Amino acid sequence: MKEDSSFEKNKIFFAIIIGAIIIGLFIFTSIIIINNNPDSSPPDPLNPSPNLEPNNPDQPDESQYEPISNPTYTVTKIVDGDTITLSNNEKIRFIGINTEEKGQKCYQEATDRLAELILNKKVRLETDIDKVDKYGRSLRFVFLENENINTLLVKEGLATIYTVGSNKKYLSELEKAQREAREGQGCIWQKSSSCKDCIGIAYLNSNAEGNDCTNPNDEYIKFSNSCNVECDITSWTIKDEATHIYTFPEFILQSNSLMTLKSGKGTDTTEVLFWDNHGNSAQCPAIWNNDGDTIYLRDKQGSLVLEYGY
Ligand SMILES: [Ca+2]
Ligand SMILES: [Ca+2]
Ligand SMILES: [Ca+2]
Repeated sequence: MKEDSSFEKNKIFFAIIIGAIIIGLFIFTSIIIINNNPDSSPPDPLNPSPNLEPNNPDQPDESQYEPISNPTYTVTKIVDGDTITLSNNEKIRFIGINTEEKGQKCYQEATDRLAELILNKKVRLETDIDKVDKYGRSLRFVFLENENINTLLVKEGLATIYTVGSNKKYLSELEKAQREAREGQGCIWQKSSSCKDCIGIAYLNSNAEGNDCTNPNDEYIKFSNSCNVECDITSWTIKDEATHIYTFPEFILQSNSLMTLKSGKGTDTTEVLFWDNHGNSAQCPAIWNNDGDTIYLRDKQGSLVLEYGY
């Protein structure tokens, strides 16, 4: 009897334990279900739940916009003719174009015109393949409503085409704009009156033997003066598509003669001048891109003597 009574007690004890486990599991499962129900949880601002409402035809469908490449921002600062700052502090370098550097003709004109066009206005941005330049600036096409401002600056003769890497999205549009600007002699394309018809490029070696960075004196341009008068080219400048600029020292290019400008270091003579690009810095001194570039030669007023693309 005693054994039976003890057995009964154990049975009741086990039944209570199992019951408690079942009730505990039920409560635990209920909590999990409640927490996973989106309707019963408060909205998470960092991880909003998807909008399950049917599409409202009156509201724009945001999926048609590219959130990274196509936002609208206010222009808060004009840095120069091809660089601006936006209201989100992002620095934008216009893609596909280059404006003149400080001190060069048309630098101020481009900067002022850009301010007139877009300062304190909302602009739309478009990317190309390469989205950031080596200085960390965002590379963008800038649109004011439907006007491509990059193209407009080229069209008005305030910028030249400058393609870097794979960014060639609006290249044919830019080329058309540049042809128009050149014909209309917009700012950058105003022609020099001094020796313009005398100076030419007799020879260009853009690809030096071996590595151009270590052999820059084999990268050179031979200029010719085909007139019977001498040309004073003192303070004239030569520039590539990028921002490499060389200012000629006091120099007379004699009538019917040649002069060579080498990219490396050396001592100037009456026939050979040395660009000495980047001086003693570790940067590559080569100027003339092996895969194509443009030579702009300007007189000391900044007017164009010759332009040679290859
Ligand atoms: Ca080479
Ligand atoms: Ca080269
Ligand atoms: Ca170059």
